[in-house]
Amino acid sequence: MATKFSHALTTFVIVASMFSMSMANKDWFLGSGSNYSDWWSRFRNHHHNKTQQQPRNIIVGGSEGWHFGFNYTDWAFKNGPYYLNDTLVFKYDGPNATSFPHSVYMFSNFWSFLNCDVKSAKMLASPTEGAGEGFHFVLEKWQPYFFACGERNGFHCNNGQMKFAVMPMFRPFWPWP
Ligand SMILES: [Cu+2]
Repeated sequence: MATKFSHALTTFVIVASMFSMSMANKDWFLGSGSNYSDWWSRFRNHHHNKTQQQPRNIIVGGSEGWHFGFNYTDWAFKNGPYYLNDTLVFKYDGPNATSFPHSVYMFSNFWSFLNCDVKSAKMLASPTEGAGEGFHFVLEKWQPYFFACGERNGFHCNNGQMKFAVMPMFRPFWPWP
């Protein structure tokens, strides 16, 4: 129970901090924030190339792809920030003799995400849609997105760590140095 609780707390803190970063970004975007230097010092070391203006294609899990037993919460945290119109690419093999099938589901709220309640989630991609170029999902709304694998009734989500949240931010509209 204690483990479950600390997991919940950790996940909540990560999601909350991603959300607050976006809030800060929005203030800045609207010109009403005084936190420019904070925001700047937090992110200047992350992505300071000129291609930052362009939406990114982000392969979920990087070279690991989308599979059982990889910590996607950690991956998502380290690979941020995410911006509106970035594309997440989920790559996984279709059902075959040597690997388990996977899929991509989206939860409508934090609590079903936390509990891996895949029954209430919406399927975005079936087990066959991750092959080849992978399944592409564009982060087109300014909202938190909660993703998971929906296989084995939440087992991949719960025990396989195949879940993560992202909160896309508004993209700065002038070139980065
Ligand atoms: Cu899976």
